[in-house]
Parts: sequence; structure tokens; C-alpha cells
Amino acid sequence: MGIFMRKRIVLCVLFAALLLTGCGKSKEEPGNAKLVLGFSQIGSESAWRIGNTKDIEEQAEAYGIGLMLENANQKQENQIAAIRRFIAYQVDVIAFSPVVEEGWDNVLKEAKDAGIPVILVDRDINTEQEGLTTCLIGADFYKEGVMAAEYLIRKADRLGLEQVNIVEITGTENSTPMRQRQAGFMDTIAADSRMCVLESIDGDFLKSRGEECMRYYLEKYGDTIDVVFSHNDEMTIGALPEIENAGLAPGKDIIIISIDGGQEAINVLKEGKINCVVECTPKLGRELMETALKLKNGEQVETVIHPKEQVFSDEIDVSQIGPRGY
Ligand code: GYE
Repeated sequence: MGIFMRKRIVLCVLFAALLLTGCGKSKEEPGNAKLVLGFSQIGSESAWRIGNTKDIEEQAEAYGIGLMLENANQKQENQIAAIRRFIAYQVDVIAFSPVVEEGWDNVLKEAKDAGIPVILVDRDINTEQEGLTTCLIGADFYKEGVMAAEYLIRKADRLGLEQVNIVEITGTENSTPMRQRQAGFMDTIAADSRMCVLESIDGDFLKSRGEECMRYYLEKYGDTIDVVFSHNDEMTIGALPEIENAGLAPGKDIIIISIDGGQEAINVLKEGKINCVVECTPKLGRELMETALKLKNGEQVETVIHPKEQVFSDEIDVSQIGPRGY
């Protein structure tokens, strides 16, 4: 089967699916035409990501917006192909969460030429070209790294530590949260001479990689490790049993700092095996729908929208933390 034939079949299936789910643009009632939003999600690598997808689906439904959602299974090429399908279908607005920062110029130029506005959700891109995207709706990852480091400095003060050996398990290499969480954390501990980063390794935001990284760290550095700074809850949860298997108590022998604030990590924080979780909310759906509607109506939108976030740690009464919803 030729590539064009295959593409045509994919488009037909997509179109039929949209009609079935009522997401198609209504040609009969132009005044009442439904906004169609194409959204390319990165994958399903974490509770955060699954919560983010669910929130976007629920908010699209609540706003009466037709959502074409595609899951890229962690692959940039799948996201590029999805964006091309959205352009071919002539959706009103395209949104996507770029798995990495580089390599989007061509496809975004195609969207621009087709006159379709693009919203970045959660993560940013790196480009020299102006005007490829309209805005970014996502967390301030740099600030998250700063808050993680500030907690650590306070904890080291409280414990009276003289030297603090840190291992870092980072998120997907070249992704915005990886780059900025690391930068915020490193910049903040830089002035504190007690802080010593033994090593940083890419854990790709995955639980299985969190496990592997921790096993490697324990073999290499043993009980000289004072702190694990992990860029997300999944990797943290993967790392904890490795620490216990090595005969050490997470939360006591090793200070554990995580990011996201999903329910599972909060439960472990309440058990005392995690010391600090910096919140990163996946609930970006409402802002996304509001922004998409504004763009469709030709209104101005904010270039960056950061949700408000907080820190959950052993400095507060953790029993008061309510259900997280992701
Ligand atoms: O921290 C992680 C997810 O981009 C903020 O991606 C997001 C990150 C989140 O897989 O759990």
C-alpha cells in the first residue's frame, strides 16, 4: 500500500471518529461551530502525564470543545506526524507538549503557513524563529528546582550537616523540566559550600529508570549518599525500594526530594520515606480551553501562563494534605 493511500485511510478513520464523537465542525450552523483542538500528548510515562491527559479531556468536554487527542508514546517523530495530521484536518487550534525542546521549526512553520495558532502545553521549545507559537501554559520549572534546593538548605541547617552529598536523577534529557529543574536547583545550592553533587543521571521520568539509577548510585557511592534529588515522583518511587534493599532508610538515612506531588508520592511522604515533594500541577486543561477559545476569536493571549504551586514536606503537618486527584 502506498504512503498516500495509507495517509488517506488514517485521515478517513480520524474524520469518522470525530463525526462519531461529535467533534466535527458543524458546517450547517456556522454561528454555532464547535472549536476543534488538536492536542499531541507526549505519552503515559507518569501519574502526572495521565492526570494531565484526563484533565484536558474533561475540560474539553466541559467547554464543548472538540478534542483530537493523540498520544505520541514518548517519540518526537510521532508528535510531528500528529501535528501534520491536525494541519491536514484544518483544526482551529493546535496544542502540544513537546517531549524535547529542539527540532520543531519545520512542522511549526507548516502550521503557521496554514494559519493555525499553536499553544505549548507543559513544556517549551527552543527555536531561533519568531512567532511559531502563541503561548506557553505550564509550570515554572526553574522555580520548582529553586524550591527543592531551598528546602534542602533548611533541612541541612536543621540537621546541622557539614557536608551534603547529593545524587540527582534527572528527567528526560533536553526536555524543559529537566533543564530548568536542574538549573534552579544547582543555581540555588551553588552558594552553599556544604553542598556537593556527586553525579547526575538521566532517568527519563520513568520508574524503571529511577530504580536503575539508584542501584547504580548505591553500588558506586554506598552510604556516603545524603540526598536524592529526583525530577519526578515516578523515578523517586522506583528508587525507594533500592535504598531499602541496601539496608538504608529513605527519609532518614537519605533525604529524599521529589517533584510532581501525585497521590502515591504524597502517601509515601506521609509515611516519612520522602522528605519533600515540590508540587507540579498537571491541571492545565482549563487554561488551555480558555486560551484556545480566545485564539479562535482573534483575541490577545498571555505569552506565558504559570499555575500556582506549593511545597509539601516534613516541615508541615502532612496529615492535612488533601486528595491530590492525580
Ligand atoms: O514532572 C513528569 C512528567 O513535563 C512537568 O513530565 C512534566 C513532567 C512531570 O512525566 O512526571
